[in-house]
Amino acid sequence: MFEKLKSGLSGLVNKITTTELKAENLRPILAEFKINLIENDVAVPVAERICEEMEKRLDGVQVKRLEDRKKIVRENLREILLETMLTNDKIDMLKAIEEKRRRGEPFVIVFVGINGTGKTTTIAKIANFLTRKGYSVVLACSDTYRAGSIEQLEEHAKRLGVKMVKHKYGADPAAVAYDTISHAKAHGINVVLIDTAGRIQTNRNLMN
Ligand SMILES: Nc1nc2c(ncn2[C@@H]2O[C@H](COP(=O)(O)OP(=O)(O)OP(=O)(O)O)[C@@H](O)[C@H]2O)c(=O)[nH]1
Ligand SMILES: [Mg+2]
Repeated sequence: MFEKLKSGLSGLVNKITTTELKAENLRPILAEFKINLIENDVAVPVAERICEEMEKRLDGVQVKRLEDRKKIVRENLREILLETMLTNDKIDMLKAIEEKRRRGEPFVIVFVGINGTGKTTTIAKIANFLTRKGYSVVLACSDTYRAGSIEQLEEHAKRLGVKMVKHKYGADPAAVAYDTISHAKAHGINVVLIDTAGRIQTNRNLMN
């Protein structure tokens, strides 16, 4: 899925590594890279920001050896990508769960994201993490759409020894979530993890 983007990134590193780090040399390479990003579904403002930031950071940097230059280019690109993807809105999940628990309510997390990016696997990992911390967890299979999704989550639930609430394929995902939250409230379960079908954030209907 990200193969083209990956080859674009390594291509950029290789090209820059063999040029002198001056704005006028960097600009055409970065312009080409920007097109590559946009062709691979990176939003235009994001692609622009990455390229501007690369130019700003690399322009005029003095390096002695070719190998050092490669390292500098790669490190800067890595930092810029991380800065682009991370947000400043961090939440302390355990603290939030604890607050909810004190009020006698379950903490609910809905997992949404593009198909195949690891929602279901992450749910299993988080359920494992939380049960080891002593919290009770229930899973909701609100992915009633993709073939095999119920069996997949069910297998995780079985291995983890936690309950999973499911309906049939094609059922209303919100109804599954509702039933699971009701179950958690009735049984004093601390955390509800809701699995959903993969979707693109631009698909408003599915997101809502
Ligand atoms: N290497 C690696 N693979 C992962 C990771 N998380 C998930 N996968 C794999 O990625 C594939 C998809 O993972 P899922 O958890 O099913 O992804 P999903 O977002 O629930 O997929 P959909 O429900 O189809 O939208 C599986 O083959 C997982 O084993 C991870 O952290 N690292
Ligand atoms: Mg899934």
